[in-house]
Amino acid sequence: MYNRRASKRVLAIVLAGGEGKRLMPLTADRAKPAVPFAGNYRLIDFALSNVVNSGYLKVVVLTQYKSHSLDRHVAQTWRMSTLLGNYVTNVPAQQRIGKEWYRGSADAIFQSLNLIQDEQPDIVLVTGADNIYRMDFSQMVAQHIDTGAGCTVAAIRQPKSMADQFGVIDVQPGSDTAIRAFLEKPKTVDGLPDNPDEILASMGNYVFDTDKLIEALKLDESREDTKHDMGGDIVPAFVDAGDAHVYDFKNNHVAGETERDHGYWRDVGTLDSYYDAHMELVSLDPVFNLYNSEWPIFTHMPSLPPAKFVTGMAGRAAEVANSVIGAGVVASGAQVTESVLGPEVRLHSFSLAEGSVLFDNVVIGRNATVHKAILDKNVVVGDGVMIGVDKDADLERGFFVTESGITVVGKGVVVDK
Ligand code: ADQ
Repeated sequence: MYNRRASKRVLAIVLAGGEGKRLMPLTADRAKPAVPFAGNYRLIDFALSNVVNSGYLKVVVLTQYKSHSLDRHVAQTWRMSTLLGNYVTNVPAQQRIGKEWYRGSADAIFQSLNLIQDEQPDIVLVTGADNIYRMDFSQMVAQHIDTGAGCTVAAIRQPKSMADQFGVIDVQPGSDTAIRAFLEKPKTVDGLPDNPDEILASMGNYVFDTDKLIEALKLDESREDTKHDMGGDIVPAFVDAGDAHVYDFKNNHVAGETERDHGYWRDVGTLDSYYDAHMELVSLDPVFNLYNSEWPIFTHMPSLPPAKFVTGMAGRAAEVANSVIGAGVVASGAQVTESVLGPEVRLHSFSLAEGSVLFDNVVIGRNATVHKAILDKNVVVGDGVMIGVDKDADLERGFFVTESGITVVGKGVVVDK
């Protein structure tokens, strides 16, 4: 039988130009999608792995803000054979059309229309690049084709208290999927009829009919009253035209998932939510299963030796519990609990890392303590230094301390007593 789903050509566009102001200082000199996650990965690896595992192998990554480390990571990780016409390609803002850089996520796609026109897809899948989740986009595309919508928006329930961080979706009464209203980051909003404490939030992933997307982008460019934003302007335009449907993420199933990690999705746009997602990983029974090899999260792995734990000074054994440890780590007579250690971290005798996230090459000196902290790449903590123990002292030293009391130290800082 003719399979109208399989015959569709799909181009994936990954929006990776976000500045990530709320993740400062981790985004001081890298784009948000390039922020490391879980030791080995960068945030963008989750979106790109989902796209590729869904079977979509023509992928455009739109970058802009401080994109050097992002471009390098994407080029190193996502080199694909071009034999079958497949690619993952980085497209930095290049002022193709006028003198402006990307003025918003919709303008980023508008300025890259030549790529869509070259590929001539039937369908364009647009995803963000800064969420932690597994998702089979082919199931969302299948629903998009079945409903005949011009635009389909992926959605998940979130607490109503977070409504001002999301696009909030109101579904037409009597319909399972038709969207009646879409409010981008509203200050006030009603909860869902069956649970007033929850809202239906856009995940920032969209499926479009190509012709309709191009038409909407062109119309948006011609308007004055627009921020050229996918969530703020393009999706609402489809909703106003009665042409937008919702795809409920709870209907999505990926290979190898368990009942427990089904439906896991985290927005890690703030330092606190970023930290919490790491602590979820090191908990005894994590919801998100990094070890699902049927739906792998791909990344760039440098050639490094395995992690090593050795006895340090005065016969002190290294002790590591409930932690995720990257390659090339050496812990000598140190104690590590509930922490995530990136590649090549070094811990010396009698040092302690607890409830912390250490990026690549961090060095923790003898007798030093790091507690509830995020240390960016190449931070050096001198012998006997305490970080995260006295939050006022941390602030005095110029570190960031978040609302919930997480200390964050920027890239390359050397902390001496
Ligand atoms: P936000 O994530 O706050 O909300 P935005 O900052 O536009 O929206 O980021 C969306 C994606 O676009 C990110 O991956 C970002 O890196 C990228 N991006 C932003 N500006 C860009 C530009 N100029 N060029 C290229 N890429 C750019 C969005 C939606 C909400 C939804 C949340 C879910 O707008 O409706 O609820 O995602 O997290």
